[in-house]
Amino acid sequence: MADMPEIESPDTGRKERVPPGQRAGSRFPVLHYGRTPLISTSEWKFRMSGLVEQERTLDYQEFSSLPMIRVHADIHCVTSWSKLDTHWEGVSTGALKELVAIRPEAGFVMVHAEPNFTTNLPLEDFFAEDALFALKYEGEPITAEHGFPVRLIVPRLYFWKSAKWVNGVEFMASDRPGFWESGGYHMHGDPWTEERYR
Ligand SMILES: Nc1nc2c(c(=O)[nH]1)N[C@H]1C(S)=C(S)[C@@H](COP(=O)(O)O)O[C@H]1N2
Ligand SMILES: [Mo]
Repeated sequence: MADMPEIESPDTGRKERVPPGQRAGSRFPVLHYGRTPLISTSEWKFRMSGLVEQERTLDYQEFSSLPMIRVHADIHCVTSWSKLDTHWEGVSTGALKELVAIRPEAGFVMVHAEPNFTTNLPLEDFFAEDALFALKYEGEPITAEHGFPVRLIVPRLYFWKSAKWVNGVEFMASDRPGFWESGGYHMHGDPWTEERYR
């Protein structure tokens, strides 16, 4: 698609691309808790809930018909590997604002994913211009182990916030820890200030 907007993640413009305590490499490890869920697009659903005027659920057909963007970004896993120059295609997180009316008191989002995974983010980071629900990685559908059919990508935070097998977002007034955050990972997770654990 020639008219797909190309978004440059702001951090790719830094002179020093690798955050403190990280090592950049070409590896793309698979890291998650539990089994790798095998999700068929005919069963996949995406639910928007919490502080919205009206809850809404989209199926894969509807979700994949939304306008797509392409993002060039670096990713940083808290276990210290980074991977520069990754490319993702999918639905901008900002596109959700056209689908549901988010109440003004919402300041955070809980991202829900398989299998029983959650992660919390401030809306400011969630709605960053380079954040998206990715359907493709390097031009190909995301593989099962990397989050098929849809995963969140939030380049400006450590990679655990980028939930694989995402199936919903819940808008919240105040912050609440998700899965790894309950186990001691940082509530925010900025790699540049090493918000790793708490
Ligand atoms: N659903 C789900 N998403 C998840 C996780 C998880 O356990 N479950 N782990 C996170 C962590 S800790 C990391 S580092 C990245 C790893 O993504 P990758 O396997 O594509 O490298 O996924 C994140 N997303
Ligand atoms: Mo991680």
